[in-house]
Amino acid sequence: MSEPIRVIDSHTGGEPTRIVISGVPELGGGSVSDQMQVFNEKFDDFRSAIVNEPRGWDAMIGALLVPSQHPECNYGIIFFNNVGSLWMCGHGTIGLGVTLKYLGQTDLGVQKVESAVGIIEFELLDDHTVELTNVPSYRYRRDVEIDVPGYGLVRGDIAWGGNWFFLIKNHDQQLELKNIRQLTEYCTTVTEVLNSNRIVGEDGKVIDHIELFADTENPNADSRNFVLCPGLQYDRSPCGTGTSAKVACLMADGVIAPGEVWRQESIVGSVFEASAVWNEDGSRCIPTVRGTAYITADAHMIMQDGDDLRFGIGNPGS
Ligand code: PYC
Repeated sequence: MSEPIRVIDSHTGGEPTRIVISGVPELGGGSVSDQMQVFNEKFDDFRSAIVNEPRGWDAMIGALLVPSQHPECNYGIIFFNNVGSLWMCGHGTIGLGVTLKYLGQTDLGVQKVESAVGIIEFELLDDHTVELTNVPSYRYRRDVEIDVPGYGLVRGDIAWGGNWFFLIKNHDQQLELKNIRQLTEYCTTVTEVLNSNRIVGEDGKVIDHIELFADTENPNADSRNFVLCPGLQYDRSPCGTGTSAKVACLMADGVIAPGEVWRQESIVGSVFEASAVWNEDGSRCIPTVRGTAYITADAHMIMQDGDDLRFGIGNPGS
């Protein structure tokens, strides 16, 4: 049996995060992006063991704290989900802030952390509220038209918020929890059309998050969303990187001014407050996303010899 692996679980607006506290694999140093590549190539069984059934479930997002060589960062972070690693994760960063508080690291101030796609900052504002300053975000293409089988012509914006998003305002879907199956099918079909037409982000990366918007009756929110993530699970939170992509589009359209707050509600009713400012040359905006998280478990993962499913169901290493 391997050494037990301590994890702290939290949820940010309903979306779970599992931060690995002990037993983090040795990834050989270098940038977080380099370490993520080693993680992908050599430790996929570890990823699957942490987030997939029987210890986790498909919506679980895992995170590893790793060394950083960046002069301004004390550490780096690698996020992962049920099918692979993630470039960035906003709700997970909010979960990290609350996890560090739970572990007794109370006087943190502003923390700078190296992610696989750049430096992020976060600050714990009270026991459960965290403000994240995300990587520079922007809209790459506006009103991209695609023909989606069974649904017809669909238009969306392609934007970067730490992950690539296809953001759709005009659609015939009802953003209600009871419609999760239909919403998942719709977004999955959109993903397939983007992939088969090789419609990708500016850097050639796959657009692996689809985000739908609708009006909301919640007086504390400006809009409701539904976000489908790469492992075909929907984000229970408003999605930190998705909200960053959204405010980048709103800034580009002049719908919000620098510093003006946009309140994004998720499909389960949780809300992130976001705003943005332009960078020096006005080509990118720097989003700030504020949300709350709560601890749900402090546990040890155990992998016993002889357990054929110790690396998770569906993992080739098991
Ligand atoms: O909050 O950025 C986010 C996120 C990405 C995938 C799930 N949550």
